[in-house]
Amino acid sequence: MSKVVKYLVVYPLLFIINLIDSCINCCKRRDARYKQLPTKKPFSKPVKIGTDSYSYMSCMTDKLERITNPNSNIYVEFTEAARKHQQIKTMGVRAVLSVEDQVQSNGKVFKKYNMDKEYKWTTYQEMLLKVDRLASGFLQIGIKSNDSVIIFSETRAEWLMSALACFKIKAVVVTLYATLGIDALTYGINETVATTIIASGDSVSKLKKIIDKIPTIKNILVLTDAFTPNCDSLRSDIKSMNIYSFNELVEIGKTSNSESNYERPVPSDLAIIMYTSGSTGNPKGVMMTHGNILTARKSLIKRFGTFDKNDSYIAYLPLAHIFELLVEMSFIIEGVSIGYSNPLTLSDVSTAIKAGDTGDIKVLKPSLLACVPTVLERISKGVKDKISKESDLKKILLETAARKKLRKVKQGKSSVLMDKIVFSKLNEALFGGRIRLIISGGAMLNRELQEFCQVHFCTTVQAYGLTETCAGGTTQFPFQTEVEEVGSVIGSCEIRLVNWVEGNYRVTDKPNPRGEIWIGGDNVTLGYYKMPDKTKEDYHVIDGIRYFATGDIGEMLPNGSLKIIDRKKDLVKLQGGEYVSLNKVENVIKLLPMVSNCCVIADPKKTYCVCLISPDVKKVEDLISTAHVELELGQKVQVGRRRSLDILNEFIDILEKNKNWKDKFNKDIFDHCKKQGLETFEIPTKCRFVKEQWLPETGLVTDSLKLKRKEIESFYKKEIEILYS
Ligand SMILES: *[C@@H]1O[C@H](CO)[C@@H](O)[C@H](O)[C@H]1NC(C)=O
Ligand SMILES: *[C@@H]1O[C@H](CO)[C@@H](O)[C@H](O)[C@H]1NC(C)=O
Ligand SMILES: *[C@@H]1O[C@H](CO)[C@@H](O)[C@H](O)[C@H]1NC(C)=O
Ligand SMILES: *[C@@H]1O[C@H](CO)[C@@H](O)[C@H](O)[C@H]1NC(C)=O
Ligand SMILES: CC(=O)N[C@H]1CO[C@H](CO)[C@@H](O)[C@@H]1O
Repeated sequence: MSKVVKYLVVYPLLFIINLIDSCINCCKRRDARYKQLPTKKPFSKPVKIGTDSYSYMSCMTDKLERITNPNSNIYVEFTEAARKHQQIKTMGVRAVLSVEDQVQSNGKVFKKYNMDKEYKWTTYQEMLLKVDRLASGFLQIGIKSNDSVIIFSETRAEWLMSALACFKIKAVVVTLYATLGIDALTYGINETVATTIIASGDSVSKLKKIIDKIPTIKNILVLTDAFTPNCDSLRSDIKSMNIYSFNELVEIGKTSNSESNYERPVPSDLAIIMYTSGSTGNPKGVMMTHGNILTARKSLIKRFGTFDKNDSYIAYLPLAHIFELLVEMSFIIEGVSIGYSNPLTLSDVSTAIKAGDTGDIKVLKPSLLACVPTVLERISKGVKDKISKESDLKKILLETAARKKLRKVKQGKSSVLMDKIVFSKLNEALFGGRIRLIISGGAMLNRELQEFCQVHFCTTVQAYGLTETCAGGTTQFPFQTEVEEVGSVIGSCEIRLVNWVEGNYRVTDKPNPRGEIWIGGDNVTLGYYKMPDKTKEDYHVIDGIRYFATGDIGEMLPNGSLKIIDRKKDLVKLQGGEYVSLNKVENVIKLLPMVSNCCVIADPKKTYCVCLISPDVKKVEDLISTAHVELELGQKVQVGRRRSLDILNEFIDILEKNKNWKDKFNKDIFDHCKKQGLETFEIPTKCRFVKEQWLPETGLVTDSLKLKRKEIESFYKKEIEILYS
């Protein structure tokens, strides 16, 4: 029956839809939004060709884009936008009306929110007024130009308003994201000698624990919420500091105006110190100027075509990351309205949303979405699960339609009718039905995921940039559908590929130039706060252009798209955005007696790492001869008088085949690493013994027994694939 339907109904139907789409494409002109985008490849052009480096720039410009107005700053650009858009809605918030506890069947208690039915909006004019009052409030409580103000809060509307108020009076915003931990917060406050901290109700509880260690702090500005509706209890808990709620400070700012007591920032003035995790120990504060942010945002926004007042953006990624900060700054200046959300209430199935209630995204119905790959992974997994539960017929329909659409996507063509008939319901169920552009950043997006999003959701592009370059780097254009590449150079940047001889990457490589990626331009930040040596190591000025050496290895494709192919430093960023320092993890695993050497492999397209272990033959032999092992492995390994290596090889084979043993092996390593203080994401999920001893003559290690990672990875390609399967 289903076969008959398949051949007589589904296939012919999709065939016809596809055919109609092809006809539509024939007479369709380019999307008007993309009118200003280039059409001819290559999208990056070579500008300087040397023997040890090649430089590339955007094909959209002849010289690096810069901020030319010497009096420009972020606040001034915002006021210009506010004047232009006046009554247009800018920031939307969906209020939490009340909170209730819901006991799950397993005894766990989840907090569930009763949410407002809709978003409440602030217009540009109202927002500007609030920012101005806040700035005046800041001045009145004693904040001066050059002072540091810490923002320690999840993403919300008050975050951006507070930052803009700081920018107005040339106070420096210091950002620290919550996952950096409480020690990092103490460190950041101490290092920047901050006097004021802006924290959400939730983060204030963390602050209480370190109150004795942060003597420089005089003021706490509390962003109240449903859990902390006012500051009364805080005031009685913390007597040594002045505590204000956001609204109280706006109120203070209303009463009097101290307009003249502050300096106006210029492009070269420091705007933000953004802390990111360091490879070891303390976090590093990246210093960004007003000019950095303005140049980067201007070049970046141009890459995605034009926006209109129907566009809206849903904000939920942490603003303490450059990616979200820059995207929001760009949209707010562009007149795109921003609806605030957070991971707890984003979708219908988010933890704080009650069964049957609607998540933020479907209330807002955004047209623009910024994502990190893990979020996309989660969404697409949900969709795949749903599809797998559908009837056979529907499954066949969806899968065949997806195949046909992917072919069109690859040709850069649209599938208007197919979308309408097959995919629009999905779009509606997930995003409210208006989504048109997903920008993915923060980590590399793998092929399957990007293709899945392009087919089932909408245009999905990758962007590549770092905190140190103020998110500047490369992006794909919305009409580009290639996968596994990060697009072409943005207008304010120059990308320089530099030979890395030890890694065997050279700009003279065939077929394409390869090398370490250096990003240069006005958007390259000033360096690391109070770390002149580290700054000197990673930042370089050549011919008046400032570069940041990223440590990423890139290959420039003939059509001007950059592809990231390797990583120079031993620091790898996993799909979830966490950094794993390979060396650090290896040093911990090497403490185990059975380990003679080991190599942690962290594929940036995956969420976890794995590890290859070259065993200590003697110790393994001892292990095998213990009674405990013999019971399990029984007669299989006869220690007797055989050569150690043979025993070892047989042992490894048996270990590989025995799931219980393998699990125990992995668990022992996990427990050991945990005890040594590694974070869960740093610990290899799967480990495996290899049969070889890693000696210099094998070519797998250097003469000083340092790992040659590339060689190891290619030698054990098969084993690594198995570990990651
Ligand atoms: C802020 O710093 C600049 C440059 O270091 C200095 O010229 C200025 O006087 C400082 N302003 C205040 C209010 O300390
Ligand atoms: C703060 O920094 C100073 C040096 O600048 C250091 O001596 C002190 O121990 C630090 N305090 C804390 C609590 O980290
Ligand atoms: C905005 O959307 C409305 C209704 O969908 C449409 O009529 C209007 O043309 C759109 N405006 C712009 C500027 O695209
Ligand atoms: C660039 O070229 C590579 C190989 O030459 C190709 O796979 C890719 O699709 C091209 N990308 C663009 C943007 O044309
Ligand atoms: C806007 C901005 O910060 N521009 C800086 C870019 O870098 C050059 C030197 O590398 C500085 O002189 C500019 O001030």
